[in-house]
Amino acid sequence: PSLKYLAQPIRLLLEYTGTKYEEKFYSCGDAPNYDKSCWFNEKEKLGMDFPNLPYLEDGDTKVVQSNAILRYIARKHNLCGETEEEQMRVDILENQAMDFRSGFAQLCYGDFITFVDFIMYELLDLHRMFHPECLDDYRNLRSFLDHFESLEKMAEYMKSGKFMKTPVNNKMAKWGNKKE
Ligand SMILES: N[C@@H](CCC(=O)N[C@@H](CS)C(=O)NCC(=O)O)C(=O)O
Repeated sequence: PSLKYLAQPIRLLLEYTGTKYEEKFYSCGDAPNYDKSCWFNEKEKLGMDFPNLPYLEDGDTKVVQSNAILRYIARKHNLCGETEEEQMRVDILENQAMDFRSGFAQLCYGDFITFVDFIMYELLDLHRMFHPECLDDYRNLRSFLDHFESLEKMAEYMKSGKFMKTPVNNKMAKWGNKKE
């Protein structure tokens, strides 16, 4: 399938400026290898200095870097700001927006777990054992617990004989003091 990502602001600008264009999509294969050969087989043959996706071909002109592509189109339609002040503000926003986008991409593609997740998982799981309905109104917390339990290493450990579900507390505790 095609996806929006970096090319979408370019599509929007092309549409807004009434520019005719043809799209070419490169789709990677499915998990786990996400085969990218359809792009890599062509990448070095496109005759570009820094081949990348997205790219724009306009006659013999080939442009890469999404912001350079946007600027290329915007210049033709006087959409880069007019005064020195406007252009400077446009440049700042262009780069600020890229930082904003990078943060979002990290969020979407990132795979992060820190030691506090281990503390929170254990603590929330104890509350769930104490009062099974306590997370019913908190979908985000339930999905956090599900996600944690589905991590390969955690799932394996929890299935194994090594995993200790109970007792939670010491013998003198009022709750959680028994091996079940
Ligand atoms: N700074 C570049 C980033 C381009 C980029 O990272 N493209 C990704 C797709 S979103 C890619 O797969 N490029 C192909 C490659 O690196 O060969 C831009 O804004 O266009």
